Amino acid sequence: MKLFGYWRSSATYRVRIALALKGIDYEYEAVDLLAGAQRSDAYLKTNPLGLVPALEIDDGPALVQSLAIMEYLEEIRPEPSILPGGAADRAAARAIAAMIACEAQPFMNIGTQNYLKTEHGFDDAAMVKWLNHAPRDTMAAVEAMVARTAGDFCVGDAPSIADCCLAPQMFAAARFGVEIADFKRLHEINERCLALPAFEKAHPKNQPDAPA
Ligand SMILES: N[C@@H](CCC(=O)N[C@@H](CS)C(=O)NCC(=O)O)C(=O)O
Repeated sequence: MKLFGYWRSSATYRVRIALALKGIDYEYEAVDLLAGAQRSDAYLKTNPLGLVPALEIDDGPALVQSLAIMEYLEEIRPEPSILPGGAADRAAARAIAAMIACEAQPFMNIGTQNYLKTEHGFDDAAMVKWLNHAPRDTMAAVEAMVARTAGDFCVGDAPSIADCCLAPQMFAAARFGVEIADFKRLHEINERCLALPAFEKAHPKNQPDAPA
């Protein structure tokens, strides 16, 4: 397998965590988002959306969308599972993952931010205000969700697809100035995640394309 990604892309980071939790080896090809490599003709053949991550597999076209990729990994390598045992808990884990991937992160994406800067004149202050609107509200909802579902991790006592999304979201929120200090449960869970070797291996700072 080959993962196309970018060191501090939160969506790529999700997939790296899932790969590491499952102990799956892979090649890595960096797509330099700052240089616009995601929009090159070559990369658009891999992911027509021009976003990372994408996962090249042996028996078909590259997989795209981090949530779909993680579900694929779960199907081909069920153990250790990144989905909780019961149907309701699995739905909760998928819901938290979707809240982060579909409701929060798209508002923070580099493409969205660049559009707001160039087309709508957002300066740094306006951008921080924007990021503390929809993305922060969604994270507040995730904080409320985990009050109902968490043990040591977002849902129960084992890391799941929800935690694969939470740790990168906390990383991105801190990077972009989203006010997350109040989210005590999310911080506690994130600390437990970051203490696991799989999360450490997947961390942006440990990627080959991270600056020295
Ligand atoms: N829903 C997608 C989101 C992917 C995404 O937004 N990737 C960002 C990096 S985190 C990206 O490639 N941005 C490049 C751009 O906007 O041009 C997924 O979960 O895979």
